[in-house]
Amino acid sequence: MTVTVATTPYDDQKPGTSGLRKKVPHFQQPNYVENFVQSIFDSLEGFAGQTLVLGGDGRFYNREVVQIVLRMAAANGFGRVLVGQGGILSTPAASNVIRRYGAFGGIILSASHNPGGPHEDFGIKYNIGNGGPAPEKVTDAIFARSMTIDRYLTIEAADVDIDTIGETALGGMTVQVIDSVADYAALMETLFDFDAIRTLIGSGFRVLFDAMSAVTGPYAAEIIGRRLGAGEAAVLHATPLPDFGGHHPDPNLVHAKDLYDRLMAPDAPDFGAASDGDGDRNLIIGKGIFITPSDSLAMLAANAHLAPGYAKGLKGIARSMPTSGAADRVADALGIPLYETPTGWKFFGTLLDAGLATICGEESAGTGSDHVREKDGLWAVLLWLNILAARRESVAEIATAHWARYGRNYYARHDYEGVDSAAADALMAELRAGLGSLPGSTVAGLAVVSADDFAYTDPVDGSTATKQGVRIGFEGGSRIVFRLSGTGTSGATLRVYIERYEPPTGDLAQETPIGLAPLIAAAEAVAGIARHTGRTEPDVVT
Ligand code: VG1
Ligand code: CO
Repeated sequence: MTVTVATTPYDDQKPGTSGLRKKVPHFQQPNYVENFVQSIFDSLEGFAGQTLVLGGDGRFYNREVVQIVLRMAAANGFGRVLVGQGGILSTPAASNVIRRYGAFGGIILSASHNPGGPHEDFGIKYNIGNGGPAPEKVTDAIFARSMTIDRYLTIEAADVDIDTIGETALGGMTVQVIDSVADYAALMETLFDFDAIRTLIGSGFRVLFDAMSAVTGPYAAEIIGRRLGAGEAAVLHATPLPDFGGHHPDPNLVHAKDLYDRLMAPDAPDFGAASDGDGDRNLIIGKGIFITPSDSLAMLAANAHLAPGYAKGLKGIARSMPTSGAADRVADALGIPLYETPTGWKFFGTLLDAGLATICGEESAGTGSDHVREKDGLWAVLLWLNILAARRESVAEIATAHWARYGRNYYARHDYEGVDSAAADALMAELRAGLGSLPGSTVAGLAVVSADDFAYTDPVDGSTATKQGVRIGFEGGSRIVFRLSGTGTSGATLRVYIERYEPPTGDLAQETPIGLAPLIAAAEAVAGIARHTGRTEPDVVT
C-alpha cells in the first residue's frame, strides 16, 4: 500500500523564526507540502512505531494538509498520530499533548498571526519530543534534505474522519482524534487557582477576551467562559474561521483596536485580553491601561508566586534580546539569573529543559513557562487573572506599583513591512559595517556607548547563533535594536526596537511616543531608514 512518489526539490524551504511560512498558492504547488513533510521525516531517526502529534490553527488549507501528513506518517512508519478534533490544536496545546503522551514529536500547521485564506499565509512547523520548536540543528537538517529530496512516501487511502473523537486504522498506523481542549484545560487547572478567579469574576470583575476568530476560541470559551464562569459573552470572535474573518489575528493595538477601544471607554470592563492565530501570543489591557508585552513579562515574573503552580518561586527568567530590560530588574530583585536569547521560542527550550529558567518572554507578545515548551497566550491571561484575584487590585494599580519599585522601561517596536528585500539587506549591511565607529560618537544628540551584532552561545548545549540583531546602546541605558523579521512571506520587514529606562524617581507617567521621541530620531539618523526604504513612518507600532 505504500507508494514511493518521485519528486524534485524546491530551493526555498528554509524554516524561518518559527517554521516554514509561505502564501497558500505557494504551498499548493505540486508536491510542495509533501517535499517539506518528507524532509522533516528524513531528518529524524528512531520514530518507527512512535507517536506523532498533529494539529493546526484551523486556517485555510489546514484540513487538506492534515490528510496529506496522516498518509505520509503512515507510509513512513509512525505507529500512531494524535490529531486534534477537526485538525485543531493551538500551538501551546500541541506542545502539551506531545509532552503528556510522550510523543516523538509533532507537526503544527500555522502561520501564527499572519492572515489566512486562499491567497494568504500557511505554515508548517516541526516540534521535538520536549514539546518545543525544533532547534536550529534540526531545522538546518530539514532544509538541507529539502534541497536534495527525490521521493516521498505515502499510502493510497481515503481521507480519515478527523471530526469524530476516536481511533481509525490508516495502513499500519492508528489515527486517534482527540479533544482539542481537554488536556490543555486540565493543565491550566493544575497551575492556577480557578476557585479564586471564579470568586473574583463572581464578585462583578468583568473580563473580555478576543479570540480574533482564531484557534483560542474553543479554549477560551471552555476555560474563561465555562470553568471560570465569565459566560459566553466574555469571549469575542470565538469561532475559528479559515480566514479569521478577514482580519490579521495579531493581538496588538492595531489589529485588536476594537478591544483596545472597549477597554479605554468609560464603562470599560476590568480586564481585556486577546491571542493570535495559533494561540501562543497574548495582549493584556487593563481598564484604561495597555501593558506592553515586555512589562507584562516583568510583572508576571514579579507576581508569579501568587499562583499555585509557581508558589515555590522561579528558577530564572529568560527573554529574547530585543525584549526590554524590565524583567532584568525583577530577576535582580529575586536574586535569580536572567538569560538573554535570540528572537524565537526555539532558543528557550534548552534553558527550560535544564531547569535554568521558569518563565520566558518576548516583546512580540509571547510569554510562557516551563509548563510547555511554547509561548502560551491563554496561560498569560490566566496568570494575570490569578494575580488580580490574589492582589485584589486593578491592572493599573499593579502596573503603577511595579514602576514605582523597579522604574519603567518605555518601549516601542516600529515595523516597516513589505520593504524591498535588497533595500532592507543594504540597510542592515551598512549598519553592521559602521558598528566599529559608533561607540564614543553622538547620534542625534545622544551619546553612543556600545554597538554590536548580537551573537549567542547556548549555555546548555553550546550551540551558537550569530547576526541576531544590531543593538546600539546609549548613555543612561537607552537602546535601539534593528533586525529583519524571519516570519514574513512577502518582501522584508524591518523591526526597530526602541527602549528608554526611567528610574523610580523619574517621570513614570509619560506617553510612550513622547518619552521615546529622541531615540526615534536617533534610529533614523543612524540607519537611514527613509533613505534606504523610502519610508518615513512605520506601518505598525506596537
Ligand atoms: C516574530 C517575533 C518573534 C516570535 C516569532 C514567532 O518573529 O518577533 O518574537 O517568536 O514571530 O511568533 P520575526 O522573526 O518575524 O521577528 V508566532 O506567534 O508568529 O509563532
Ligand atoms: Co503565534
